[in-house]
Amino acid sequence: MEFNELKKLHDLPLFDLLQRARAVHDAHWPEREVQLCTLLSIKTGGCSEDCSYCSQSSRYETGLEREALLQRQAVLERAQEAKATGSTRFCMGAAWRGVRAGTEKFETVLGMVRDVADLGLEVCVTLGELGAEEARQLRAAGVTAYNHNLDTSPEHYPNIVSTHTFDDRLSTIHHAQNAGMSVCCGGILGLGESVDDRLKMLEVLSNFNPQPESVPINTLVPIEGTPLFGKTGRVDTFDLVRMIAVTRIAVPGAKVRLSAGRAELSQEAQALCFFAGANSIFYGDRLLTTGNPQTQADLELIARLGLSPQAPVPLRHEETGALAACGVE
Ligand code: SAM
Ligand code: DTB
Ligand code: SF4
Repeated sequence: MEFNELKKLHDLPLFDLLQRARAVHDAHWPEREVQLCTLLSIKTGGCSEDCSYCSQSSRYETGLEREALLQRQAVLERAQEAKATGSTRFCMGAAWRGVRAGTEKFETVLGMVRDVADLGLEVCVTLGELGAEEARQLRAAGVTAYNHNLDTSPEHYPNIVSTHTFDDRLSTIHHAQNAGMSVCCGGILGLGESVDDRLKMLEVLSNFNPQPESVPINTLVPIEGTPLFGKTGRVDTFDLVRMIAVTRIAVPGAKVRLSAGRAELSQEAQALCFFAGANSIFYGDRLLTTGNPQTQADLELIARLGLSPQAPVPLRHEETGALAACGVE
């Protein structure tokens, strides 16, 4: 969708916007389900990049303890636990600028992907920059979706990161899509951006062909020691709800994931986000390096709203890869 259309939607009276988003949601997602995704940081901290919100950049003193790449067996155990607690998607994140085919660490990650896919879980990875070959190998190993966020508008991006560019992000996304992988791509609210920046980001990602399979909407988790800490105010809940609603309309077939920052939201605010079109959450008491609501509280909230956790995904077919498992054509 074009910026002007997004802007018109965004600026509607809130209830008119919600009504529009609800109609789109019902047409595409009649099931009343919330997807539960578990995140695991497989390599923590020590990242060369300077993303000014991130606890894992080696440039900032955030007090985070670095951790080398986890062992394959340890990751498999965490994925088994995630499945046992009702997750249907397992997302592995690494604090890397990018990955290279043929390296030992990349081979290890491919093994992790195969293990998790064999459990019948959707597999998402977020490893930084990819080239064509890395993307091909990840897809062959069974990745459902590659997560690579745009984070903000092309104009605001250089204020947030200097070690890579917005175009670098787009290039990785193109490699992932050319290899036949779905893309999980969203952003962060609360980076000092304007509403127009948020909508410009949405304009770019809603014009991907194909559109992203999922769109994570994060709000900044302020990390002491990072440049953005204390520089931006809390994101207004109604602004978050508006962004979710516009995303639902602009990317109707995507899972819209209410992502980082959820621990700061009341149950009522989360309910409004689900009403506006969010249908996926990170589930489990940790994100990558910060906290998340307790699993029991999430299950209770979902039940109180008359929603249900997304049904477990069917086992993937070898030929079609995990794309078939998550219902993406
Ligand atoms: N290094 C890879 C990359 O940058 O794509 C993968 C890991 S990175 C931590 C994944 C995403 O987490 C970022 O793109 C950003 O959207 C989100 N994120 C990181 N720190 C955050 C924070 N403090 N608050 C909200 N979202 C954050
Ligand atoms: C996404 O959009 N959000 C997740 C996941 N994709 C990788 C990461 C959130 C990280 C929040 C801060 C932290 O825990 O370090
Ligand atoms: Fe590194 Fe990713 Fe954090 Fe940026 S967001 S510093 S690339 S881990």
